[in-house]
Amino acid sequence: MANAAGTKNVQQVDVAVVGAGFAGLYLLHRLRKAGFSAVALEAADDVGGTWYWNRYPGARCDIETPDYSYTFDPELETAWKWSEKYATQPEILRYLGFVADRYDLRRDIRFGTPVAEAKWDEDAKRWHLTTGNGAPVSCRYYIMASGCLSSPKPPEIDGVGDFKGEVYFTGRWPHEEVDLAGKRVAVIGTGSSGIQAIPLIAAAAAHLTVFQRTPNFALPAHNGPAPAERVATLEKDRAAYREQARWSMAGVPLPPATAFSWQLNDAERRERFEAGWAAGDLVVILTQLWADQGVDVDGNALVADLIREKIRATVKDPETAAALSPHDHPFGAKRPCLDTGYYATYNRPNVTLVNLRQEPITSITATGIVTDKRRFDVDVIVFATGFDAMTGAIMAVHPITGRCGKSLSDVWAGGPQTYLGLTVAGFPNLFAITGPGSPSVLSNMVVSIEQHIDWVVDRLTQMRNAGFTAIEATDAAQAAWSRHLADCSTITLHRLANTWYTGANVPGKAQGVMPYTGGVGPYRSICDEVVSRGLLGFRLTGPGVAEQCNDGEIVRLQPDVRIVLNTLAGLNLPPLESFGAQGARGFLAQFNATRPPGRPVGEVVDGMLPGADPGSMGPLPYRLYRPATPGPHPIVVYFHGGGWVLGDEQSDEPFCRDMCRRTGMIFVSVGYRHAPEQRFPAAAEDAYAALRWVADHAADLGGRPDAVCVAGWSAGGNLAAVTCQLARDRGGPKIAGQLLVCPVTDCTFDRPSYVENADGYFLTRSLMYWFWDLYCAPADRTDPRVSPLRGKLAGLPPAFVVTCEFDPLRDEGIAYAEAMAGAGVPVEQLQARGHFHSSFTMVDVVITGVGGRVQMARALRRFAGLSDEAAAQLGERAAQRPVQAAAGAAD
Ligand code: N01
Repeated sequence: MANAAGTKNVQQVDVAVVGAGFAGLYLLHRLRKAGFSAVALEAADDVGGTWYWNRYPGARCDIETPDYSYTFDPELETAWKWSEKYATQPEILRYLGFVADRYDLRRDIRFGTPVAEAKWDEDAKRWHLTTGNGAPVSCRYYIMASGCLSSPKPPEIDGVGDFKGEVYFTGRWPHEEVDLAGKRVAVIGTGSSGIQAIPLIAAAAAHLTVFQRTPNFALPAHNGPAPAERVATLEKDRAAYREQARWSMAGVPLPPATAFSWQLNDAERRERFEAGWAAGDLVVILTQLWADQGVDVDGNALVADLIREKIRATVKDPETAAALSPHDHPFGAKRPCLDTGYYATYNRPNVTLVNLRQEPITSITATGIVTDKRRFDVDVIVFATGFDAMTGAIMAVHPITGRCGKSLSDVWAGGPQTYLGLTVAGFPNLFAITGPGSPSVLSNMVVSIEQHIDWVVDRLTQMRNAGFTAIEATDAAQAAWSRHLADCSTITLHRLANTWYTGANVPGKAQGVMPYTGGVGPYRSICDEVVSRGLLGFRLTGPGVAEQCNDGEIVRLQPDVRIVLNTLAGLNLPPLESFGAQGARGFLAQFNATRPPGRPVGEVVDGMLPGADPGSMGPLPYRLYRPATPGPHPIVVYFHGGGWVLGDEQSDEPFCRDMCRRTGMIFVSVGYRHAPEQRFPAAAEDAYAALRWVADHAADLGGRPDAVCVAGWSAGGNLAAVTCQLARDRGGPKIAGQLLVCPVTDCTFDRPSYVENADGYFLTRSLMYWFWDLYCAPADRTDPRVSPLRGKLAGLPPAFVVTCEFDPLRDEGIAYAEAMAGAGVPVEQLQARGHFHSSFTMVDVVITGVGGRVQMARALRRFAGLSDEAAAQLGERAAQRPVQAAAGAAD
């Protein structure tokens, strides 16, 4: 061992790495190339990591092998040829051995050397590692490349130790051959490991009894030679293929599906599903059927139904088929499996399925397994019971003590806290590769591993060049990352299932979605942004250099808002106002043509109504959205947004459809005259005239005259607010309630939100100036018909006011809500964190807006006297389900 003065028998290195799997090997290679001395400490006696330990029959990867490979060296890519679409465990292990030899990595790996303890020495700014074998290690940086699924979970079953037969764990399968011939075998667990192993165990054993607690979705792998089409695409332009994977959502170069389930009929959906099923590719079936399959319970249920149909078609015994059919989680929320003959295995005469939901295991005895109904004598028990995932291999394996004696186990007792999934505040110079809070297990692991390692090694190099010796995440950056993770988790359905992703599989473990659900590409861009913003959220120190700390939150926007705004920024569009009014209308029409059209409602009817001045302008158009439930329904008169200049009765169609479905109320989106052709107060007077007309004709429209509400977004919110004041002052009609979404309420432009959000959030300050100039002469601006904040506020209908954090109009909306409340009007507010002006109207694009719309719908129902119970009877499943989790996105 390299000895330094006074540190006898201590191995001194720049970097110590735990693990010699995919991550550990690449780390060693990168560190060496960057000129760092490094050692990898590996408990096993060879390389391979997860592929070293998981040798159970049938173990294979389930990302197609052309994608499940290192990409850092084009020569390596061509030097290795995979033999199958999904390589077996032995082949993957050979590949990792090949990589270790090719880059001469073994010389820096200490095999058979688990780390027993890790302690940060604040004075020396180094980590001290005690090992289970050989010299301790002193290192500047300590990097956990220990995998997400490497710490097997003990089976929590009474009497496990009493069994006298053979016991195997899929995650610790013996190296020598296991002979199951003629034996009665039990398998406990039906996750990916169990599902891969069961068909082969069934073929080898005399009898197999599978003990299933929760059925899982499994899809046929259709394994075979490496897929010619994918290999051809890869070989045609390797660099482009890899780059696309790096910026994709899952780390596999497939563009997301764009068609929504409700845009496809049954036959079209079935056709897509059958193609996905035939592809034998998890990423295809998880992402390519329709755009809402992974984010919406209804879109997801359509896939789940089709898979259950396949199970019934394969498994001959209907009771067994029913037991194998998952109903407790959305498809994809729990890790689905790729199988080879899994369901058909239950047609074999030597296979029995025991449904533990009907007869739980009570104990394991010397001779077998006992449920509360029966006993099963067996010769072999295979535990396919999974792992203490994501955190297990970091904190449950050895004590890690950071700055001021802080223990990682204590810090993470309530769930893992990280910055970027890479670092932990209080634990300087400690990194986790694919740690909790990074995309890791929700991605192609190899792509994520390479991204993490490149980022970390580049930072170590950057620090060395600048003379820094310690790096640590700040508390504020870490807390903000946790908030961002929670925001991300509202987009997908992972939060709706009890899984190892959420810690639910380990009794007593803190619960919460652990991996980053925002996608590989967005995550990469965030990591890059941390660097471009001067290592935002990190404190760097070193001898003789000034401390550097750019504290702050890397993502304050909701994750999907960030993507929308980045996409818009990438388009580099000229300001909307530079098009002129006609040009801007044309642009908006084009923009709207590309958006998702909105979900079906009972009926959509176009009609005309007289405006305030039918003589000069003729009637105004309206579009009515009727729920699919029996009427009469309460009515909402809706005013579209567009700065009094743009838009029409169809331009907020997705929002109106969505709200019609969620409220069970008729929405009538009314047209009104626009500036600059018709200036103030034309729009306000038309809005009031439309309200009168709708109220007078409520019964003819199929609505309830006693329950008419108004709603509007942006300038439409302004018109809704103004209409309430006019109706109060001009003798009606009675308005049951007002929903104001990001309303314009005043002509003052110096509130903080106008300054903070002047630029960069689509609705800019200069665009607002332009709208005002076109609509209203300066002398008229304080008129309450355009600045309702300046009007009398007592006696207005109850209000629900929505404002968005990154909107110039935020503060005037809040001011209006507060002023109304001060005047005795019942007011509720939703101040939507991380949202921008268009968040709630970009239905199906800004998924995190759903929680806000659920709250808006509830408010409207309350205004109209509809109970929540009545809402539930409407069957608005989509409105109900995401509430609990999504509400946080909009609080
Ligand atoms: O583990 P799991 P796994 N009594 O946690 C059951 C990756 N992987 O090793 O769902 C009875 O998924 C448990 O039941 P329940 C992949 O990411 C990849 O199979 O908790 N049953 C469940 O059925 C995968 O997701 C590949 O009710 C008990 C099973 O055991 C991850 O590793 C191959 C029990 C555990 O399933 C983990 O998969 C293999 C008890 N006390 C794994 N405790 C590839 O193909 C647990 N169970 C790349």
